[in-house]
Amino acid sequence: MMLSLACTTSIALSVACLAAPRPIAIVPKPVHVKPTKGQFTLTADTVIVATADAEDVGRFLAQSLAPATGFTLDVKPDAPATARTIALTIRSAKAFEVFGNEGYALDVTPTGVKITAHEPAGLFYGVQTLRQLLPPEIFGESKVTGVEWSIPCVEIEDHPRFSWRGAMLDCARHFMPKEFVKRTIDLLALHKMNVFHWHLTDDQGWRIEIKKYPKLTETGAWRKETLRGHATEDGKGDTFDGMRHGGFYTQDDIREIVAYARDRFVTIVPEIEMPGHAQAAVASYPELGNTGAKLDVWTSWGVSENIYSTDEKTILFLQDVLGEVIGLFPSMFIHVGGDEAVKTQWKKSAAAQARMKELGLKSEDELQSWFIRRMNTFLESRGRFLIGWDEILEGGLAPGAAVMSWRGEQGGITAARAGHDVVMAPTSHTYFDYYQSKDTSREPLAIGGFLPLDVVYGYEPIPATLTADEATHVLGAQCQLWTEYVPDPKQAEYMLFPRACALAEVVWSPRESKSFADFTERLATHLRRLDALHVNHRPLKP
Ligand code: TNX
Repeated sequence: MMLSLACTTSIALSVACLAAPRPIAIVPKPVHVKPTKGQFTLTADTVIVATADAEDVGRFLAQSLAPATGFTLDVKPDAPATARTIALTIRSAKAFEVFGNEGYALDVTPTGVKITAHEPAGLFYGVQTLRQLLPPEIFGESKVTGVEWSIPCVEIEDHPRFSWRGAMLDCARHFMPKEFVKRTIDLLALHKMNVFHWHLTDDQGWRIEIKKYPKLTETGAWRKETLRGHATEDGKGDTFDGMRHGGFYTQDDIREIVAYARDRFVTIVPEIEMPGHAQAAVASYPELGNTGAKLDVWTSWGVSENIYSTDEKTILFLQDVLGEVIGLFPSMFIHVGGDEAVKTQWKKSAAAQARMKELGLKSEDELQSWFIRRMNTFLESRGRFLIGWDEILEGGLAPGAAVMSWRGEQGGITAARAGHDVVMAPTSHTYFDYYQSKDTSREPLAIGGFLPLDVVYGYEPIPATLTADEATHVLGAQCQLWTEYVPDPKQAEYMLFPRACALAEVVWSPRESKSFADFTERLATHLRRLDALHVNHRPLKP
């Protein structure tokens, strides 16, 4: 057996080297992985070499290695010839053709590690791969002793399949603390996901401070109680927990979270729901609704009839809200919801009917379409793009708007054919509020459905019926965690993992290289990483 250079230096080490080499188990699977001989060993003397444009990523690497190793690695623009280095290099000339915006090359030899990319995002993903080449204990949150921090020698070339690799978290149905939002962003970045879709408003809670409308959080962020279990058919048997629930993110919190996400190459796409899922806002300002009734923030689940009115005042209110949202979130896309807006109140409202007449519209669907266009015009005048759930297609859609296809793939197919960009988010493969097992008695209460790991893994975001040209409109896919039945971070992690690991591979790895058997083998190692991070993932074999 050939001993690597690193192994000849001490007897203790060579014993470790004679053991079977640690398998390379990267999630999501890289495009090319070529194992070579030997290993690189990380020590307190390892130096991270990063030129100016790579320095931030270098510091991120040093920080992420610090807790488990106890090393505070130097990040330097160059290093003495004798030092063993991890070199991070941005290569501009011609490199875009090789790496794209997010690709990287990673070379590990016994004497050093090199990560090369065209953009810092690519280096960042190279760093995420490097972390996964180390023993899983590297993800420990405090110092781990007795582990040799070895990295198997390998040549890796890698880049993502899709540019939108997302996860949606509903913080409206159940408020999730700021620290958990940041942890989720970290976990997404670890899986090379780059979009955090933040569902901030709904019938049951308004979670974002808006300076111009303080009652949105004084009133709208709090509900007096929450339905226990599932609703009964006629509502008569419903019981409630009698506990006030709520919370919101201040604008300072949001700035902090946005900066945190930016440092991890995650874009936060905020969602402000309209014209439906609006009861918390209407409870705060009854004049925004259709009936003038004084409402509570909703305490049940489902689809509330209390949607926004179509009055000019309401439109201007929402544009004010979006104005503040734009000031906080640099995202190119702003999500305006658009789903499940029941039109009962618009049908009954004299004002809404007059509005339809005045605009020459034939149906309430066209009225919704007009409503969404008003937001589209507003967002585009400020250099942003609108995205919404697939109902925004009904009644016509403004040309620049993008569609999130949740009721199956059809919305996405129609939108792509009409030249709109699309993010796939179908219930069938990406609804992580669904059960992970058929034996629901052994699972925490969920909304219903059945979405096991292999079905998520088997998802193909490009519908077979699209032509190659149409398919270029599919930006990618995302999972959704709606939280009606997810009361806290612990359960959110249980619902997210390991299904998010599978989704990460769907959106990152080449379609041809996918194999569920190979994925589950790598996942066994990967779950040890999540264990080190104390992620409350569902076990592979419960
Ligand atoms: C549908 S998906 C909804 C949500 C619910 C979810 C529960 C979508 C755009 N709307 O309001 O939370 O189902 O699975």
